[in-house]
Amino acid sequence: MRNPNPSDKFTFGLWTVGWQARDPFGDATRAALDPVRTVSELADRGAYGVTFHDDDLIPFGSSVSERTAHIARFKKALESTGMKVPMATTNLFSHPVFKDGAFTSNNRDIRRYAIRKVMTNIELAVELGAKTYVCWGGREGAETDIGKDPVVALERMREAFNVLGQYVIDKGYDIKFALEPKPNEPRGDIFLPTIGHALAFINSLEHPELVGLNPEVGHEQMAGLNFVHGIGQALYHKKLFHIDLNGQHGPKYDQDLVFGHGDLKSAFFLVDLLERYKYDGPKHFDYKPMRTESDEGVWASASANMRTYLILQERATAFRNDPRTKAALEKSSVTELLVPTVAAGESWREIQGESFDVEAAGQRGYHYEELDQLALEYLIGAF
Ligand SMILES: [Mn+2]
Repeated sequence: MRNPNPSDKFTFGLWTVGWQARDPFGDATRAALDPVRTVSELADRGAYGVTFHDDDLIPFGSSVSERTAHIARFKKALESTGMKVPMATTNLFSHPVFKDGAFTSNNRDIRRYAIRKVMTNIELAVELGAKTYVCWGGREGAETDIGKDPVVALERMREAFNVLGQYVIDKGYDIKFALEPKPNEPRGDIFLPTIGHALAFINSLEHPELVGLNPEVGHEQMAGLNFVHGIGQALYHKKLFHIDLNGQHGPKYDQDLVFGHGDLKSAFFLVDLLERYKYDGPKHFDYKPMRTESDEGVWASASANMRTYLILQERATAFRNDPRTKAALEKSSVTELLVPTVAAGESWREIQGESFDVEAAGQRGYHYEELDQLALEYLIGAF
């Protein structure tokens, strides 16, 4: 396996390696990381860039002069390493003001404050060259269905994205929004819980072309959904603006493991899909180094994400190029799915009049067992 390099477009959130491992049951096990150090450590390991929430870079409550100083130090680190900032996002979940949500808080003044907080950070995101603005609505939800009208809440959500869309249009900013679905955690239930819900919502907006998705592996898997299928649908609708790669062991709390350190087989087919459909956006790792790790383990985990992706990429390419795979795909009729059901010039008439041996067709076998085992043997390095 070759080493990661910036052309791979691997990116990390400042909050990922910078997670101090505070959880609901325990205190921090690691010291805070200086964003300047994070930029240089990740650059040394072959990453392309970093991403941030406003509060990761500029602690909440900083004065204007403190804010300027934080930004200046960060910019210097980017310049000296060549690291990019392709994405930024807003923290609309940590401060107690957001405990009932941001864009969907029952309180109007809080909703307006949240939109203002996003606009302030979009200016910085644009200044740093970001082309994608992620919106994860972690507090946009409820613990009780009587606490919030889910129909009205979606209308408030829609207003927020319409206002923000108009803001970037009026300012002439070259940036698009990417919604990040999640079913629950920290709220009992979160609005726009899956890729499908978010796609439908986007179609209701005044400027749907400005809004796409940032799906996260673990978030869909927490809901028991097939992430590869979710990404397939996002690609189909041309809404895969960004992606959060990590690992998850099925429906349980949001584990945020290293990419591939959860459902490895799904990770293999995900990389295969992203590469075949030439996804060329950042491959963003949104994970947490295990709470057990000291500083050394943090950087080992950062490299592990990139190594896993590159190994899976190499394995998937070898799998696809093997003549046995090509023959097995043919035998399983996978290639026949490419043939349109209705040929050019045909209509329902030709389909209606057709004769067909339904019993004989019912006897067919699809040989997926052979095909699946072939893929698995590539994945585990048997070839
Ligand atoms: Mn997560």
